[in-house]
Amino acid sequence: MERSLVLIKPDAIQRGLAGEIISRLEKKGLTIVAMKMLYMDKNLAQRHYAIHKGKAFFNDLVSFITSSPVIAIVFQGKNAVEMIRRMMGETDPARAQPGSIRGDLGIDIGHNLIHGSDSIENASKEIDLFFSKEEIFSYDRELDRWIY
Ligand code: DAT
Ligand code: MG
Repeated sequence: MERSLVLIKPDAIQRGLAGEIISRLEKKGLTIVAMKMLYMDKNLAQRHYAIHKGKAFFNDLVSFITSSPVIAIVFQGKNAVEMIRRMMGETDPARAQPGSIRGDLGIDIGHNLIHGSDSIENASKEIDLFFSKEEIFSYDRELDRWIY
């Protein structure tokens, strides 16, 4: 069973799209096992996006993600990492497939509504940045008996 870190980014909350985005992932059968609203400080933002350090957009990315609260969620499910990436769509909303979250709702590459871990390994690191072990829930859903 995989876990992935999702961030509902500041633009999604500003635009009133948090519920819509969470709902799409939840309706697909993914289980919410942790969730919190927080301000990402500069330190957390730089650690979370460490791989992009030095790129032209890095400073704008850090200022944007720290500009207003985000909602951090751990979703769990079969192939959760890849499933969420496909449901998000490509990074640039202008290129993202219709039907995807960014394809349907995204406006701009720098304001693309949602973060989702890009590998199982990064998911584990990212989850550790945002959540303690005690904040991640383990519970049974009847549904999971026939999905998995
Ligand atoms: P993703 O969020 O699809 O994993 P990424 O990891 O390549 O994309 O980049 C992280 C974020 O940085 C992305 O969601 C938006 C921003 N970003 C990426 N490429 C950009 C660019 N060319 N111009 C502006 N912002 C960019
Ligand atoms: Mg990424």
